[in-house]
Amino acid sequence: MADEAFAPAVQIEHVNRVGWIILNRPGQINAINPALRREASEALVRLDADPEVGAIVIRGAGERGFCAGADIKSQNDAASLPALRADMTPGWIEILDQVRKPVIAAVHGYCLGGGLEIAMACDIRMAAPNAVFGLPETGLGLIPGGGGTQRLPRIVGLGPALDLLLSGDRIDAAEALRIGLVSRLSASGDSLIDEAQALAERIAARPSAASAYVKEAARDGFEMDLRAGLKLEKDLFVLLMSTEDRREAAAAFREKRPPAFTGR
Ligand code: CO8
Repeated sequence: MADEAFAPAVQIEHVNRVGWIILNRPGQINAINPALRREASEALVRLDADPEVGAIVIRGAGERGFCAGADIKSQNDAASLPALRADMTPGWIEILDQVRKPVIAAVHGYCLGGGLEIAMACDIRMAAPNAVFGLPETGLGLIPGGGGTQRLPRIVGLGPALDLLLSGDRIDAAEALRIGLVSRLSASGDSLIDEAQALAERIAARPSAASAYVKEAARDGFEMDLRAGLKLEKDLFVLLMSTEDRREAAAAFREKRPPAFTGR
């Protein structure tokens, strides 16, 4: 294994219009330290701005898992409260929230604490059969600090969310699928990357403005009352009517040929 001390905490790969963000501290099950936070933020901003990237996938390096949460060993007990608050600001989860492109979490093995919070901030969660999910924070005398108390109830409903938050119990991939925490399981651990790549490629091949707007309508609309959400949807729908890709899709349908989208 390469010397982790000198390896980047996050790796970026490009495969056919898909940008991969690989959390790369496998010896610590990709636990989140300041370097990983900083590099992941930079990677997200870079891939979101890259016109050659149509979708983003986040995964963990190594065999043990996606991410075992905040790096417990590097936590600084002596930090002042303002420093602690600044450090706690989960900047890259906020950045993840602002990304316009579709983001998929491809989860294998442990996905705990801050790791699950990262996955929950993604648009789609795909899990390998060996994935294990949990929010152990209360057992550490804490509560989730990267959106877990807010996103989990929104994704699975308040009852199952409070169960996971209060018990700290871990659930497996089949249970995560059952409660809606993930929406897809890969056929095997070995096929997770290929299946996530195939899904991301299919999404990346679609008109980029439509993907960005449908994400905005669903995510932002979810925080609004129905009337405001419907208004947002209508506004974005009208905007899309003027895009070249919308015209190209209709022309390709009429001419019985595959569309050639340009992102305009
Ligand atoms: N931090 C630092 N190192 C870790 C972490 C972690 N969270 N998890 C695992 N490691 C390290 C272990 O110390 C060990 O290193 P070493 O070999 O040097 O001793 C290595 O990874 C392998 O781990 P284990 O030997 O413990 O492997 P096991 O198979 O016995 O257990 C577990 C695996 C169950 C995942 C276990 O390691 C564990 O319980 N880890 C801690 C999980 C946890 O409590 N996570 C929540 C942290 S709190 C949190 O995430 C709050 C988020 C706040 C906001 C974040 C915004 C992004």
